[in-house]
Amino acid sequence: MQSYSSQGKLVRNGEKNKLVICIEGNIASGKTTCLEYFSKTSNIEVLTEPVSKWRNVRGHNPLGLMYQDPTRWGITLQTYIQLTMLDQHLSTTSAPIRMMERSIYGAKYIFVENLYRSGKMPEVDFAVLSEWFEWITQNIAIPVDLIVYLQSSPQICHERLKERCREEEKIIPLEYLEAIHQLYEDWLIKKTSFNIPAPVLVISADDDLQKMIHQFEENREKILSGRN
Ligand code: DCP
Repeated sequence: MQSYSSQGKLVRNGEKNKLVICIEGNIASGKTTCLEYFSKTSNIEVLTEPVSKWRNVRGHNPLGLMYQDPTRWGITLQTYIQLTMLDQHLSTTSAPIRMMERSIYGAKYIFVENLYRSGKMPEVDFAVLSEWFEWITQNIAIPVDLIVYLQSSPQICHERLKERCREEEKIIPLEYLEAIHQLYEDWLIKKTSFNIPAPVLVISADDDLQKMIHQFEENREKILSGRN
């Protein structure tokens, strides 16, 4: 069932009392490892990022196209990402806790912003995407209770990217990861850029897999209670 909140935003009633945790961080910062770790916990629904959709929408690959020609295809990919993120935020769950990879906020404040600031997204494309984003966030309640920021160095992410060899990402230079890192730091650490929709828990994410899992174990109670 749907209704309107006191701010006049559309809300899904059944979702009101659920805890929503978003995992944010650079490309290859270990978000998937984090989600896999928590997916083994009962009472949590884990929603992984729909990268497979971004690589195949009705036979097209907007992720690959964006890396080949960001000026032409950036808006195509980011419009679709905004839709798929909104779909995830609004999907109903039976579990009391929902954990998501990234959020509609990170998509706009980090990736769209980066395309625009680096001169790769035309101003008109940025304006249209921004209008869409503002309409969505002003009219639809998108509650987030905790942001877990996997803070990693761009160099380490670059090494991991090279190892995992995702076809579309082979051309990503270190500078791209540095720019994404800087935007994340300004947003979630320095708090100098955009509105932060929830408290932030920072986890250092440069370590190897075993140590990362240990960190998730150590922060488990905090994360599951939605505290930073
Ligand atoms: N991407 C993008 N714009 C967004 C979100 C993601 O261009 N708004 C791109 C960056 C990557 C791909 O989509 O090339 C997948 O992104 P993620 O970093 O979110 O997913 P990973 O699988 O790399 O995360 P991790 O390795 O941390 O699990």
